[in-house]
Amino acid sequence: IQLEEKLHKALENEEFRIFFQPKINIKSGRIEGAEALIRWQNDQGDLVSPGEFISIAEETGLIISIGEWVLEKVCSQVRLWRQQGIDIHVAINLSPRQFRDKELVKKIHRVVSSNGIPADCIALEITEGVVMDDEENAISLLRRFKEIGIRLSMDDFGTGYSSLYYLKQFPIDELKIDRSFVMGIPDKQDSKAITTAIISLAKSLRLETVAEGVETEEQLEFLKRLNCDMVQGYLFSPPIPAEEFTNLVKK
Ligand code: G
Ligand code: G
Ligand code: NA
Ligand code: MN
Repeated sequence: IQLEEKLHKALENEEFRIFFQPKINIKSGRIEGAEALIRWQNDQGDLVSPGEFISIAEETGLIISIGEWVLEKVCSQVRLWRQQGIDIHVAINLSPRQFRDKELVKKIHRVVSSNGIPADCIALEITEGVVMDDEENAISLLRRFKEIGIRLSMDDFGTGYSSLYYLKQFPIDELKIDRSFVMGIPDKQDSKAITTAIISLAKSLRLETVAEGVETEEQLEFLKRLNCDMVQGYLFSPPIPAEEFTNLVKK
C-alpha cells in the first residue's frame, strides 16, 4: 500500500523519467532506434529501476496510467527528434495488464496521431508470456496494431514458452534475443547454439533480429558473423536521458 501511494504521487509530481538505450544497426554501425526504459527519480534524487516498481504497478493497475504517461512522453520525444532531423524509431515495453487494456489500440493511435508522427516510429515490445496467455486474442490484437502501422517486437525471446507455431501466426516484425544467451558468448556452447538457432529461425520467418545485452567486442563479432541485424547493450551505451541520446546521435 505504501509503495502504491508513492507511485501515485510520483506520477502526479512527474517523478518518472524515460531513458533511451540505442539500438544499433550492426552493418552500418548507425543508431536506428531506441528502447524507452522508465526510471523513477525519488525525492532523494536517486534513480529507482523499474524492476523495483513495475510489478507493483502491474498488480495495482497503476501501470495503465504509467503506461499512458510513457506513451505520451515517447511520442512527444520522437516528434522533437524528427523536428531536429533525427529519424529513429522508439520501442516501448508493454506489460500483461496493459496488453489486456481494451482501449490500448485506440489510445496508441490517438497519441501517435496527435503528435503527427508516423506510426512506424513506434514499436511495442511484448514478451512471450503476454501473448501466449491467450493466443487467439493476442493475434487479433497484434493485427490491429499492424493495421495502424505500429511495429511489434518480441522481447526476451527464448526465455518464455512460445510455440513456434504461434510465432509464425503472430504478425511481429522483430525478435529480441534475450540477454541471458548473449551473456554466454563466447564461452558457453549452448548459448552460442541457441543464439545461432534463434537468428536462423528469425531469418526463415523474415523477422528482424536484435541482440540485447551486448557488452563485448567478441559478442559483437559473433553476432556479425550470424548476420544479426541490430545490437543493443553496454558496449555501445547504457540507457541514457534524451539530451544525452541526442548528442550521441549527432556524433
Ligand atoms: O533498465 P531496466 O532495469 O531498465 O528495465 C527492467 C525491466 O523493466 C525491463 O525488462 C522492462 O521490461 C521493464 N520496463 C522498463 N520500462 C518499462 C515501461 O515503460 N513499461 C513497462 N511496462 N515495463 C518497463
Ligand atoms: O527485459 P528488457 O529486455 O526490456 O530489459 C532491458 C534491461 O536490460 C534493462 O534493465 C537495461 O538497463 C538492461 N541492459 C541493457 N543493456 C544491458 C547490458 O549490456 N548488460 C546488462 N547486464 N544489462 C543491460
Ligand atoms: Na524490453
Ligand atoms: Mn529483454
